[in-house]
Amino acid sequence: MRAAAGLLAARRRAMDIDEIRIAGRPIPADMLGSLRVLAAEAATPSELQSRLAADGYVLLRGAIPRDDVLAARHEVLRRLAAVGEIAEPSAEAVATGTSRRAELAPDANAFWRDVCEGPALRRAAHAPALRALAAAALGRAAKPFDFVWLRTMIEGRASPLHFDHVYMNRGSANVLTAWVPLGDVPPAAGPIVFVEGSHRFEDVIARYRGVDVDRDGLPGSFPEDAVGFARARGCRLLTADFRAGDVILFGMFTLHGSCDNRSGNGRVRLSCDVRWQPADEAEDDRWFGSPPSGHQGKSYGGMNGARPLGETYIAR
Ligand SMILES: O=C(O)CCC(=O)C(=O)O
Repeated sequence: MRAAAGLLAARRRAMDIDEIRIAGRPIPADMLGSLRVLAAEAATPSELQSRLAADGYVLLRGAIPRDDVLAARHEVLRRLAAVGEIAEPSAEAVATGTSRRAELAPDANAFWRDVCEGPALRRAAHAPALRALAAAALGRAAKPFDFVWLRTMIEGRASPLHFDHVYMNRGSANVLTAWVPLGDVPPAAGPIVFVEGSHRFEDVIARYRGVDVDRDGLPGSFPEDAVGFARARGCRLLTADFRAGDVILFGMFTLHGSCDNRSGNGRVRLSCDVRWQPADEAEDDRWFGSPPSGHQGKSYGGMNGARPLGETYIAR
């Protein structure tokens, strides 16, 4: 763990000292930590479960085939390049700052569904290795939600802090999120970030337990500034230098968001969140089906990604 923390610190020193930010606010060095990695050979069901219980998350390196992840990345980038949002060569993932989506793909829901259900993305998101990992972590056969949350984060953008519970609590209580970077995502490119120990913040969790963003019409995201909140709780913000093939699993009550994408070269950060639950437990019907109905029946059209890259961002 110390070596990983050292690496993160060294990377920070080598670049702009305050490059790792959340909502524009630099994370002070003493508040930035590295996510603990579980070595592949140690990823037994009992170790996965005890790490989830102890840390609220478990990070595995190279858990799914890197080539499949990169194929998914290129598939998404090619679709965005075809509507003029990613410059050629699309593999560089550089946003053009313009879009022809309205003209070339006027049905926003259909377009985004097509991208999110692209064959290469499905292959990576529902990889047999990920199913096996989810089953081991859950201790029984696992199935994925049909809905896959694809994130296309342009520079300057981030996801605000939230618990996943409020978005997907109508079925099984044993849902796990797998966050899958679609490409290498160094800290400056805005990877996922966790509030250390937040799965044990019972007072905060009590405010969100049972809340359903669609039924209650409440914002799911956390109103407080991440750095200020972590400082007040005396904990750190944890992230990592992610590589394509890595997976981080976490529970519905682990507070997380993302660092700002500060790539510095116009590059978009790509990732997807894939949810897994015990195969024999009740489903939250918003996220299953063909197509899944999604928030307020908007299906894929309710996602930020359904709007042209760079349009106003709504926390979701
Ligand atoms: O990738 C992001 O920006 C946020 C991911 C997230 O919120 C999740 O995996 O639940």
